[in-house]
Amino acid sequence: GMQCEDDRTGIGVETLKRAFLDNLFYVQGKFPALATKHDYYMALAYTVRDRLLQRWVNTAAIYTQEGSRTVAYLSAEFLMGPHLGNNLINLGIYNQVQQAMTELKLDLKELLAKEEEPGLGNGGLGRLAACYLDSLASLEIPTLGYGIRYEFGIFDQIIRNGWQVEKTDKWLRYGNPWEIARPEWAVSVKFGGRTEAHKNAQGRYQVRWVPHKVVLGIPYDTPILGYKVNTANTLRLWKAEAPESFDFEAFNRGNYYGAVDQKVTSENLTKVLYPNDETYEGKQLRLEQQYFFVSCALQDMLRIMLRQKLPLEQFHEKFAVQLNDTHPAIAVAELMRLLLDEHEMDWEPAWEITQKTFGYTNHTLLPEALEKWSLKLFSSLLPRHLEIIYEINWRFLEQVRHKFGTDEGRIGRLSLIDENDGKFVRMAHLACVGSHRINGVAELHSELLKKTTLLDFYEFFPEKFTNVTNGVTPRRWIVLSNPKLANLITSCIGDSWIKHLEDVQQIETFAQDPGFQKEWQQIKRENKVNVASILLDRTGVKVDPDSLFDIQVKRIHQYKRQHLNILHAITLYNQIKQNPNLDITPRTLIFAGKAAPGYYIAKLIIKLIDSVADVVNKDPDIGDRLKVVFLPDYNVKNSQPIYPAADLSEQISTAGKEASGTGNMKFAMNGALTIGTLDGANIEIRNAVGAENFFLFGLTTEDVGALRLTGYRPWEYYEANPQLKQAIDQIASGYFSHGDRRLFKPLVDLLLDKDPFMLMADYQPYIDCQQQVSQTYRDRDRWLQMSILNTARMGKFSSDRAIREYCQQIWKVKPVPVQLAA
Ligand code: 26Y
Repeated sequence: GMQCEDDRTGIGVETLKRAFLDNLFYVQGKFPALATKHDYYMALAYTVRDRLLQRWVNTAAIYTQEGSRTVAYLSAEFLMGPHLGNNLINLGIYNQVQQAMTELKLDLKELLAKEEEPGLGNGGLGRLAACYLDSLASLEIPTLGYGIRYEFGIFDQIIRNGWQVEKTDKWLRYGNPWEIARPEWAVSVKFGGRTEAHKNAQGRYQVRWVPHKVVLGIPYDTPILGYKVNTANTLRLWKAEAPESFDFEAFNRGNYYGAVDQKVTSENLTKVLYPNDETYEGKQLRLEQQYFFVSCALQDMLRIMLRQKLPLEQFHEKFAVQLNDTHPAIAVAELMRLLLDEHEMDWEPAWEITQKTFGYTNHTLLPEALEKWSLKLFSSLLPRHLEIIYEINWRFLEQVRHKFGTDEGRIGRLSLIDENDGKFVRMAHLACVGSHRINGVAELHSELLKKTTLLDFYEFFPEKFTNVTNGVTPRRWIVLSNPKLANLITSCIGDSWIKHLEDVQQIETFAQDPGFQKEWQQIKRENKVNVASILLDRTGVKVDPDSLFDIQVKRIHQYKRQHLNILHAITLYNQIKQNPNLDITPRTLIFAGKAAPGYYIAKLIIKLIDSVADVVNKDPDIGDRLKVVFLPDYNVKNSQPIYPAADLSEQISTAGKEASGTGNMKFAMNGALTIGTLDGANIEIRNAVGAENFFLFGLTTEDVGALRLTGYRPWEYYEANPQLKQAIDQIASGYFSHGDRRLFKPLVDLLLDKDPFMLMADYQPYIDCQQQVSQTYRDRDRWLQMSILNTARMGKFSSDRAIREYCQQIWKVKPVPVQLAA
């Protein structure tokens, strides 16, 4: 019977209830009458953690015993989202736990809402790392995720008077039940100072680094459970602390405050995530963060090798290390330093090991996102690494000369040191020479890398270049976010699709089945009703669940063109005003996303969205035909109800600018149709779902390049197009800003003068395409069929497929199944 189940591992409803009440008592120190919702959340989190621990310890035991080849995913960001719901899904105990809570008169949904998400990332790149950890565990691949345990993650966004205001994200305030500190595996990381030569025991000259300061790295481990497998991998995040051994009081004798100050300074290192994405700033603390976590990670891998008694010559056989963009690229020089200086290896074998160890994923072509560090900063912080980089560069450029002769232009373009305007270390170049594979994140992006940003590297090492199109995990993005849709699919075709998303194709046979269509429509409507109530609750705006939900959620950026979407909103508004009886398809435009705190134009775009919303939503002539809403504080938790409620997904970046996009995938999987440009993974999504099931508009990457070359004159589009002119004139004249003409002037001037992202050229094609969308939406059967076919054909965009490709093309790793000890 159930009463025989162990309280820490059993999954029967009675056992779960008993274990939950036990944790409430012994972990939270509460009995039900005094317990808060948060106490209940904690008790449930510990109950679930107990069930993870059995798998986690077994997984570690098997990896140690087998000495398994392991993926080390190095990322400055991991945007994990709430753990509880995902762990319930992956453990396969969601329903039992829901029943257990109901029987205890608690609501699981309310408890899930209590979790503060670890927002340790900005957007796409950090969330991709999280989806990849889920797939790696689900595919039973031995993996360590290495990153930074920021005390404050991405800021919380509030909207005050239409402007973004940033609030500190205190995610650790009430404790984190998912992590375990491992102070016994702390490592020291050096900074600054100088290098000197010394003779080793064999009389050979070695370099010694005499640092200016030392910081301790403390690992905090979180289990990452795969879907319905016993594999529980580890996300290991590092926190900086002052080393006990360093006697600050002696150092600062008689100055107690000075001594404490030194400790505070060390701990500042991992205080806060930099909230910029895609715009690099040469901040010393950021370089310190990058080097800190990379050094911790590599030292940790060396410790694991020594514990398993593996010779360091096998480093690249034991570990496949992936660099998530250039943020961890200093790893190339750090591994060389560890092998050369700390383990006294010769240059040639150390370099061979290094190149075989690393793979580099590029996530952007935007020049402003490419990291480069001034030699002044770099040499003051990492003097030994600069020496090593010079040596790598010297040897590399020799090979370039050997292959291409003395072509000084080419050599200057390939050099690891940029000497064009001041001197800088180019991190993408370090990553390219130090890796055996370089990949982009969608087919177009990988092609453009070879043709533009990394052209010279492609000509030198063509064999290194490959593509792995991004993917997202169907566990979080369908099963957890859209349970009703998941149940409908499973009731028709079984549940194999959750692990093998290609199987979801089987629902195609139901695309025209009226009964299935009806259920599909009902689920979408219920999901829209849910979002309508969230919008009312958070913004006070009432929206009609029967209107077309047209959604753009992502970081705010000029290249993503939220302002093009707003030009469409203004155009619809004007059309209704001009013809008050106009029979248009009612729409609700939903926006959400954070702007980097220092990105003025992005913040002004938020203000514009809010200002247009204010005018549109209050105008009695408009009624229910058009609503515009900005939902504040977009994050993983807030996004989960959004994708399932969308009719239309806005993926409207200027062609050639969005490396891949991953929100585009989450929407289409949940049955939204896409309006999009030929950019990033949109192209592959369109190929998969069929051109007839995708709303395409706008310039191609080639068109964009050609138009730039022949001279782009945005004001000509404005002057020639009365609708466009009216919309721009309204923004400029204060129509949306209570007569204030100055407010949006910077944005208007940018659009009419340079328009770097070509909104003016894409405006009319976008408006025409939106007209097609409105027409199609009126044909409910046709729309439903298109919606079903979108979900059915998204199999390729599971992160499981992406991870299988990384395993085959880049990492050469195989699954290591985990059995639970009987
Ligand atoms: C250098 C620093 C300021 C920086 C910090 C964060 C630079 C870039 C980033 C983040 C970039 C990012 O999120 N890129 C996105 O990666 C996704 C996953 O590959 C892509 O889908 C998306 O197109 C790309 O913009």
